[in-house]
Amino acid sequence: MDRPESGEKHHPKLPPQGDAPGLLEQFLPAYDGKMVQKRRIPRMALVAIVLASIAVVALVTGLLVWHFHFRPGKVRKMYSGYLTISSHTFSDAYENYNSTEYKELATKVSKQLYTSIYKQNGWLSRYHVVSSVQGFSEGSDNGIIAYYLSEFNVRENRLSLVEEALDKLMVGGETARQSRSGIGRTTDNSLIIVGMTSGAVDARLAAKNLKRSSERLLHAHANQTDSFRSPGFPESSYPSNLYKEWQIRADPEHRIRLEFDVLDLEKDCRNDFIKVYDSLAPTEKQVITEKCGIRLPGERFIFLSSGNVMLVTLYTNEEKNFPGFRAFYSQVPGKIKECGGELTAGGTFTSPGFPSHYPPNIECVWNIEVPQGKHIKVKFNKFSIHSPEEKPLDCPTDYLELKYRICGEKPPKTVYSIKSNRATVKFHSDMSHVGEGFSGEFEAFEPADPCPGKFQCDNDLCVSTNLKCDGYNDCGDMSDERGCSCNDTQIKCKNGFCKPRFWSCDGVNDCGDNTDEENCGKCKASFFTCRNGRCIYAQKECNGYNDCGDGSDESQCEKSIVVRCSDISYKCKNNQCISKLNPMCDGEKDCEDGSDEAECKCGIKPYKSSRIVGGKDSNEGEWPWQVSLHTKTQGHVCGASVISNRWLVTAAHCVQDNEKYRYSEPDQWEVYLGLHTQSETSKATLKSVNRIISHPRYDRISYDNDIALMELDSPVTLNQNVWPICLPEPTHDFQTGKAVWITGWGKLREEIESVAPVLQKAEVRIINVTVCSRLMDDGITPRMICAGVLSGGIDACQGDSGGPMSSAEENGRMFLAGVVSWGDGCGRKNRPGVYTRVTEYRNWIREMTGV
Ligand code: 4AZ
Repeated sequence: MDRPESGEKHHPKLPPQGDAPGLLEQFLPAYDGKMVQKRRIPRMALVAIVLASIAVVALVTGLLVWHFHFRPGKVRKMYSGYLTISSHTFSDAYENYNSTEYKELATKVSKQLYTSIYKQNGWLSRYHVVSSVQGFSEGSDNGIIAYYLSEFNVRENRLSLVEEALDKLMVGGETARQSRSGIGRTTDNSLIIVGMTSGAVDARLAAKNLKRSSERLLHAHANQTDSFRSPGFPESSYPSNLYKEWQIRADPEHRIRLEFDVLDLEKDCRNDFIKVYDSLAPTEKQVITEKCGIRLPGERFIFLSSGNVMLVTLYTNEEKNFPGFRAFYSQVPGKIKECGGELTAGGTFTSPGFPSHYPPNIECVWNIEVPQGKHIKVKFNKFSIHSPEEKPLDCPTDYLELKYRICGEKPPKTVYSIKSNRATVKFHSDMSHVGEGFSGEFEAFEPADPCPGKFQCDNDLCVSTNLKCDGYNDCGDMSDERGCSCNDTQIKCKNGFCKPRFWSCDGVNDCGDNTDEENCGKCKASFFTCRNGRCIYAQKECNGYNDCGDGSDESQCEKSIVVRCSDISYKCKNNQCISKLNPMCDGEKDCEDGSDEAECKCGIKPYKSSRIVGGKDSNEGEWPWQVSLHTKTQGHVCGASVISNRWLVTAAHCVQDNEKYRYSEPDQWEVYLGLHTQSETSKATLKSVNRIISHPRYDRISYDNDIALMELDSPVTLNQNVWPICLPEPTHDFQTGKAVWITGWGKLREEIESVAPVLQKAEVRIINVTVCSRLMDDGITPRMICAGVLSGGIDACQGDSGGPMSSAEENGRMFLAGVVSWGDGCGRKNRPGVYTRVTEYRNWIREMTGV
């Protein structure tokens, strides 16, 4: 509603009333019958009247036109924050918004906010529409904190002034507010307000009805973890155009710990998102975090509040709804033990609450002291401290202060040296936006010999001397690879680095300056090299035509356009072909008939539980498609992957008979689904096998076509620990260098016999086929895909066979890129693991199983 504003009213000038000199006298009938003489109007005056009337009409018309067309429009603005009230004592009744106490105090607070704060500032009261209380919590010294929301309706041209005035309501911190007029003053019945914050509400939320809903009031309890979830989760997607909030409280002197184990929202944060606040009101000044998209394996979404309240909000727009989230909350003591102290002998120190994100509003100080004469070296294995994008250099918000302030993201093994035997380390976080924090270790070193027996990198890291000039960036800053003279097995890059010779022409720019990818029979600059070796003009890539003849110029386009079908274009159910790379289940409808997004109940973890086990052990429920195949006599033998409630994919070599065992017979097998620890099979779902279909062209010499299907004797119920992985279409491209996950209970080292008790996970990278073939003595067929870490140490091993190589695609969904097949030993340098390339078998799997 457009309300009239005092002081801005416009009174159009009206012609003077009553007698005016020069008017003609007229005689009007009088009650006593006497005739009054009428005066005649002179001509000049008549002209003047007409002119004046025209001017008035023009003026009024002008004003109306200005009013409706040019006058600045009004903007609805929401502000929010809290008031600290010292004149009342907190009681449980103030948590229940139906209680009389709550209602009375809420009315008083809203009134006094207007009269004592906005009205004192003449400006603000003029634009104020309404204020309401969102909740109360106990303040320090028994007082009460009232969380409020105020609505303003401001002319666009006054917006910045009003915003400035509202933002200033907090300047100087809470206590400085006491001296402001209307605050800290006690009149007869009024509240004593000793502190106040005020900040804008996210404009997207402000457009919604921000009313608190009763069933969303949660209270954390001692030694207990409770949960809440987005509407419909996990059975259905969340609704469109939603705003929901959950207020969480804890006992005094406690913080709230919040952990999202599932988060699967639209990936564009402008459309759907959650926000967590360090308050009961949605003020931007106290946002702890904003999240959208999907939580990837290994990502920790654990947050701590600074006090005993927290607010979680969910916003969704009109389009595209996703499964949503589930979160666990509990209370933890307010005092965090990792916050500061005296450190001497050497050891570790972490940000408060680590591995949770650190809480807002905290300051910790550590004093490090090592023996006299020695210096201090601090190495961070994790470093992620929130810094505003535009000002990462001066770290104005959150920082760790060593010699100077540091913030932002640092790679693992970042080292700082301090030239003294004493150091004070300070960690500071402000009232909003938190990071994952840091985990550091410190040690004393001899200044004359900082890396005894090792090579000292420019960044002060010490690495083994035989890692110098080996072609790998072991220091992290390349300093171990500079100034090297290359040996026979290496090529010399133009920039001076030496790289393994077999890395040349593998499609990856290993030198950094492309030397290793030059002269590889590729097309000249400004041409596109087709997969079939043809050269086409670069402009022809992604133009909708199959210029290469094999479709490769249309297979990796960012946007989907309908193209002529080829072996590498994605085919929709309606037989249309589209050009986009890997469009299936990427969260965007690319096919006109929507078939690319129709069958996507796969590849995400629907309900994973929250327990985290250290090292490389997986979390429970982290890989719900992972299966353990036991035989009745040997226990765990192979892995497999769930692809539907009836079918598993495994390796053909797992189901081949030998002299001793009849592995090809279904009754030999026991299938454990949802298993985490081998000794806890009773917790898993046990199934028998009805049918085994080994690939008809499996070759036991070359391991070509090493894939098999197993049908369960009865459907398994899909649940938090049992869930299918997505199968990639034949055109799906897992690019060289992509990081993928391998999982299994296989041997932890080549030379030991026993299998791993807890499901293991490891991250490896896809390796170029030509490179892999060279490394593996030409044993790689087009139906195999290699992955590993060429420096060795990370790999699949015996017992992992048949299990998944899982690849997180665009929107975080997991696809079965490979099946663990073979290798030369385990974890050897330059001997990657070999996997069955699942894209080659997509149609066969569909034919055999209907999946
Ligand atoms: C095996 O024996 C096996 N390093 C599986 C994978 C690898 C090696 C051996 C890969 O089942």
